[in-house]
Amino acid sequence: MRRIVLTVGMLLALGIAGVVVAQDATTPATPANPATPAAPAKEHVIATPAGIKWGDAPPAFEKGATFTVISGDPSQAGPFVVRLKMPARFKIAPHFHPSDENVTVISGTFMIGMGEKFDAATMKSLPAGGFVLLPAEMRHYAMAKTPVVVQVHGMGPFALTYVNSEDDPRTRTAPAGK
Ligand SMILES: [Cu+2]
Repeated sequence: MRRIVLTVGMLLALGIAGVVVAQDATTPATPANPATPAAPAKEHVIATPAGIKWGDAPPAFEKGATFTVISGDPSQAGPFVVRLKMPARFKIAPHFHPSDENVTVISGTFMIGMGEKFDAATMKSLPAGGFVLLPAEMRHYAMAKTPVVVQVHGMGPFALTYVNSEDDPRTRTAPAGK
């Protein structure tokens, strides 16, 4: 674990060094202000509610939800911000993630429960402005009490693994006589 952390740190250091070298090469005449740290290599991201383009949610989710990536790429290493819009009564069966999941409720009322069994009676209600941190590997489940938009941020690569494989729309076979 420690070795992985050091390796990532070294890569980041190399990347930053590369940016500094590149800037020095392209802007030699600009006087450097020693009090100003090197500018981050990333571009800024501004999202306005009207400018967000919603698309189908990833196949890990049941049909009916829409999804947008605000910044980053949850499939790649590094920070990401995404939003998920769900109709009322939309459910996410017990599952877990490889890294921490930070959920902020943007609108509506979201319900979240801990553990491996869906139990509506023990779920907590989170109104707009509510937040929950689900640590890596912690089993949890969720439901939209009303139409809901949540924002999820964390460190990629992110993934969703269902506790029970029959809850996974990606691998579920066609319903037999249901
Ligand atoms: Cu989750």
